Amino acid sequence: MKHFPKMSIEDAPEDSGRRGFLGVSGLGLAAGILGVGVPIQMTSTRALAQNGGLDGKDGLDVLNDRPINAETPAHLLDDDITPIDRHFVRNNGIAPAETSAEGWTLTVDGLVNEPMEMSIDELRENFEVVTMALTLECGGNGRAFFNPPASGNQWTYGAVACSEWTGVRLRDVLDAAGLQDNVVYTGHYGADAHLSGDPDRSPLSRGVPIEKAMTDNVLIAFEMNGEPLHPLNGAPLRLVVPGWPGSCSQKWLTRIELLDEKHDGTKMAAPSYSVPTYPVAPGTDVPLEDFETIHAMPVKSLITHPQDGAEVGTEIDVRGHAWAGDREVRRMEVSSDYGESWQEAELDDPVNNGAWQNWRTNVTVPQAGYYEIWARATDSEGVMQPHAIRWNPKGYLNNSFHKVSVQAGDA
Ligand SMILES: Nc1nc2c(c(=O)[nH]1)N[C@H]1C(S)=C(S)[C@@H](COP(=O)(O)O)O[C@H]1N2
Ligand SMILES: [Mo]
Repeated sequence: MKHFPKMSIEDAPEDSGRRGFLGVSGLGLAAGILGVGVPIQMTSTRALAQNGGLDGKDGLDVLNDRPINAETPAHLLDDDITPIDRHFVRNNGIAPAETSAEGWTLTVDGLVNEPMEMSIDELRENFEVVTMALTLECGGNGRAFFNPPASGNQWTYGAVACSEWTGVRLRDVLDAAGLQDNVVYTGHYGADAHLSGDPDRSPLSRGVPIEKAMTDNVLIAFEMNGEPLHPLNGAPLRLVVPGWPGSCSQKWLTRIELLDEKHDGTKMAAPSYSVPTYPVAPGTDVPLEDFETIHAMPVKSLITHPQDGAEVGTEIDVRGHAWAGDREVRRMEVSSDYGESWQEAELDDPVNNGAWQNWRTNVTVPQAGYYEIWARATDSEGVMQPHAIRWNPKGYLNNSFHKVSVQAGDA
């Protein structure tokens, strides 16, 4: 591990984020205008398949091919631990072509006593290597259901996953670097390129308050499910910051900067990953100064079985996952009568802090026919998922109930 002389923030390489890039891609905007219920896969699935863009992924729905964004249908998220080929992909820019661990380095600098530059082998050798199941959810998961529509990728349910990540704790690395007393925030940098091709612009550079960075389930990961990271999920090195918007989990991680003020990297400023500080009517044009950055994600759940539209018997196995940002899920309930009555599901503890919780129950419907199965989770502070979407301009934090429809036969 190379320790190098102190570098002040002023000396740090110039990053476009400091100029406050707030652009919305044309495609994202178009998808937003098309809205819910219109197929937005268009030709991009074919285009991607032709250029090998989604190699090693299976069954994902492509929302955008430049940058690549693909989500996982809910019924393909049935596993307790999400297989690599079913982990969603959310790119803001162009993934680096070279993602080999060989020669990759991570720089830790800014307000630390010992700035460091380490290879991935040095990370493994110098710090305790841990494996944890950690939930990653995009802040915009569920955006497709906003009315009026919000611009951006029209995620439905599947921008969430819980894989097993192996790496070292960010906290251990920051302890070794020695945080100076005035550190309040991290800044994360990755090796992906801006869509414009301008090498001085960054597609994404987010950070978190230092308290969150020092949580013992925040990892600098080099493996998922016991294998090297998938190139689209940040190979060879990424952050995994469970419970917070997925954007905090920088992929293709090259540098972590320690700061005495909130990071000002790309997509740190409102309205990116931000919501109004007060409730607003759908469609409101909210002034930028009235936004605040999203921290922990809210309580949410997913029905992974039965599949939406399935034909079932009158006794139905219902199961899925639930998660609650920095909290735990305490209760899981299911309804098959539009919320008239709810039955409690069996709910597992998380396998570790930051993992989603698996739940299951058996629902008996009174006769053959059409039913909707609704699921709702309640967190450790007693906060339950809402019936409806709390509308916000950029379409974040949709944690309303997941509902699947089934046709029950007499079987
Ligand atoms: N370098 C970099 N890191 C990134 C992104 C990105 O575009 N570039 N996207 C972020 C967002 S918005 C999300 S939701 C997660 C998605 O992780 P995944 O693609 O592995 O599912 O990565 C985050 N890390
Ligand atoms: Mo995201």
